[in-house]
Amino acid sequence: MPTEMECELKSDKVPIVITPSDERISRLSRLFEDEFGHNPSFYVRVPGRVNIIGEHIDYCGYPVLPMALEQDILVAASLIQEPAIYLRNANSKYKSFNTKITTYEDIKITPDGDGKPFWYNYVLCGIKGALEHLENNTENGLQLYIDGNIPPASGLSSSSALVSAACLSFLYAQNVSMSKTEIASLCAKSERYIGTQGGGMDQAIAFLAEKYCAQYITFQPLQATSVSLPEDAVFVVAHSLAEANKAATNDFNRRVIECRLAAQILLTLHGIPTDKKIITLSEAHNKIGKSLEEMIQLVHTYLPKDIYTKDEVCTILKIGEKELENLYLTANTKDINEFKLKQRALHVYEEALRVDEFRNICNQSSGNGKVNGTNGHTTNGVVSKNETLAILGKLMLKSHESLKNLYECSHTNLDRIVEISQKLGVHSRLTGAGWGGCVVALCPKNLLENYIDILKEEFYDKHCNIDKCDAHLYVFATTPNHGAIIYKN
Ligand code: ADP
Ligand code: NG1
Repeated sequence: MPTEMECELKSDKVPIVITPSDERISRLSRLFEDEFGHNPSFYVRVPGRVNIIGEHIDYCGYPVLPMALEQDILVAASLIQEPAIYLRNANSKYKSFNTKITTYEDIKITPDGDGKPFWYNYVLCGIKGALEHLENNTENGLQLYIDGNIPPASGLSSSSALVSAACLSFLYAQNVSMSKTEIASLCAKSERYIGTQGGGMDQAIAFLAEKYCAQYITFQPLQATSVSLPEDAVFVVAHSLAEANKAATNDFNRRVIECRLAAQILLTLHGIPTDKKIITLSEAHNKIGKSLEEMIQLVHTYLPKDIYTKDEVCTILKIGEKELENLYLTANTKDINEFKLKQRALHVYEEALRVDEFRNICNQSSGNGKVNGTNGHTTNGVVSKNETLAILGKLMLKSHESLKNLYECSHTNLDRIVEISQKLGVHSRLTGAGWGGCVVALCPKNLLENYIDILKEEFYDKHCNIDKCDAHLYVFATTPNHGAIIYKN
């Protein structure tokens, strides 16, 4: 007989289970009680994620392959009969914050002095999205105490876990029931209030993750299919020690709008009328009706130049500068005058191919699906275990090279970890948005101990002056975890 927990985890709703006895939850409960004078009425736990392959393509409409981590945002919460949010954090670097909430329109998300969002703005994004969903139909508020252990600004989705935990807490407290896909889509929309135009991968895996498997996530409609990962390998996450807050610069949105412009130009030059609405590279691909390989050729044909000026883009699209800005650019990209369209579109189409190949190989090696025997890596449709890891590793490495050279979102520390890994026979790539953050490495099980040991020595000790004994905080093996959960009393 499956346990209550197992049944709940399989349901299409966010699982609600009895609060387990757990030291971290007890500590958070005590903090909550000391602050608010009563016990929390429920807890919400939302995991971080590591994306195995498929980087910077979710917002172009292409599938990605992430898995949830053990690290999470844990929230203790109670509904209050007052339209206000009382927000506390177990980490004293995140200062307390209280605010009235009247309507979602009144919740303003503003950056701090450095142009970085205040931490509580991520919570407000979640509350704003939930209030919008409720059409402002509530007089209630929340007391929230947060305890997070996902390394922040590191490409492991700490921000999405925080936004999602806040949104889920608010809705659960008001007895709103939604499916996992509905709430994931709502949280993706909510997080865009921070200013970055993410594609929804992080919120999708936060809710749809399953233990022991990665998920192949497709968008429109949002769907997740389990992918079994090779049993003889482990995914290792290694922090580059460079943090990059995505909402503090326009690097992320710049890539988003370069992809939008590339899609618009591909369609226009292919003679397909556009109604000037934003289209993604995958929508352009669908409308043109060619294969991904043919789309790569079309990019070379229609977007041959390394740099396109704003004027050139306007001329090709037959629109004025103001119209271009209003139609396709975001508030923080309006002043950009030069765009790299060929490079970004090539990365996206090639990465989309790599995701499909990666998934096919995983499915084949677990005996779980059809083989795409056209990739030249298979013999009679059968791939040996060693070959499997070699092919998957190469795909990860190619992904990293493309992110470094075509997408220009790597960092010297990330490149160094990838190089050290490669010398040890371990293939890796940057994961998440990049410009810092983490590397994910596909490490054969028999190399694991040695690999982590050498990274501690070569990267953390020699390169970053971190004592080998403390380096376990930055490099760790992962296993896929389940998605968001609610603990009731
Ligand atoms: P990530 O790749 O981790 O999602 P982002 O740059 O998008 O990185 O968001 C990181 C921001 O999220 C942090 O600067 C902080 O404001 C917020 N954040 C992350 N973890 C926590 C936490 N435990 N408590 C409060 N805020 C957090
Ligand atoms: P991280 O690294 O967690 O900020 C961001 C986007 C994802 C995706 C990746 C790149 C958000 C919330 N997340 O993730 O949607 O585009 O970059 O693959 O914007």
